[in-house]
Amino acid sequence: MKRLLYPLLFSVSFILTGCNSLQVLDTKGPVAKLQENLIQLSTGIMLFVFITVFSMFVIFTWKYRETPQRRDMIPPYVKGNKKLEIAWTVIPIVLLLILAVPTVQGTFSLSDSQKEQGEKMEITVTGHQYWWEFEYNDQAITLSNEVWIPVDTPVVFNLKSEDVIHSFWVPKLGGKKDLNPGGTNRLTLHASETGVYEGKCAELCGASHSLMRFKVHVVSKDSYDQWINDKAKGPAPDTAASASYEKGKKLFTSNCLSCHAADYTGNSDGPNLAGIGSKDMIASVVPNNEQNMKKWIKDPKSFKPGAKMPGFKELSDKELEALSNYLSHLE
Ligand code: HEC
Ligand SMILES: [Cu+2]
Repeated sequence: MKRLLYPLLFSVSFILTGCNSLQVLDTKGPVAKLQENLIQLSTGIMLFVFITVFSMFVIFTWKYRETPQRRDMIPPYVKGNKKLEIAWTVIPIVLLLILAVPTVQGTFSLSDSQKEQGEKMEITVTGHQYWWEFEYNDQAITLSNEVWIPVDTPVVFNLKSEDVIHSFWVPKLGGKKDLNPGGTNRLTLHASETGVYEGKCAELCGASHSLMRFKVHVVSKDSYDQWINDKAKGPAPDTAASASYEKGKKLFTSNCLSCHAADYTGNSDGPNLAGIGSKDMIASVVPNNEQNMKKWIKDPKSFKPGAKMPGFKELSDKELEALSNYLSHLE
């Protein structure tokens, strides 16, 4: 028995703690809180039914088991039992009502029907294999794989896709919603605590689906206004005009600019690289340092299978270094 028990306990605890950074039960906002309460209510009802039914199953199997004395016994014939029949009809109905009322209420309150009430901020999210694009609708700012929002403000995410179906999911802030090609879905999220929250694609969308991650930075309203002002001004003027930097800039213009913009307003086939110098991850999967950046430019698929960026194997080490140096100054 023990031989079975320990692996079982181990795998259960492993599953329960496996997604440390994506906890649906550690919510940080009213949308997610409402959903968490529903999860807990339905789990509670489920446990109640499970425990009741299985205890009765075990008790009756034991109580009416075959014994030597009872071997030839034929149990009396019982026809119907009103009390029992009413009980097992009424109890499930009551349980379903307890589950249905808050679920339907919650679903309607989370739908966008009350979007007219009050100011809401809007951000357009476009899913690409395998990265995220965020556009601030009234600011002309485009970001990739990271998004900034103010605390205590409902934010409407307009969800679109450039290629296949993706799904937008920030577990601590709320449930998921699909991004479909050819249509826009709306999802309102609301963060009540500052911090950095992890998000990911929740719809199998290709080889690097599981690497399609993003970060939501929730900041105070003041720092948010400051941040918007800084970004709206555009990238800071080049301060580090070393030879290597200039060389990198030239290489960037001739090799990369066709897919990548380097100021926040640009919008093209690849992620906007403004701000890449201050990101802690490259393509949201590997730590941002010179070593990894050179490797990424040379062979992006070694980090992200199926990535839609060509590798630049023909660039020399010096050229990769210059590019990496240039990118590290895009802050
Ligand atoms: C054909 C278009 C294309 C070209 C040309 C291209 N890239 Fe990319 N690049 C992409 C795409 C698409 C991605 C997103 C890959 C992913 O995350 O799945 C990307 C991602 C990146 C990232 C990670 C961005 C982030 O937000 O973390 C960097 C850095 C980058 N490219 C640098 C370069 C450099 C430097 C060059 C030129 C030497 C270049 N790219 C040329 C399409 C391109
Ligand atoms: Cu996806």
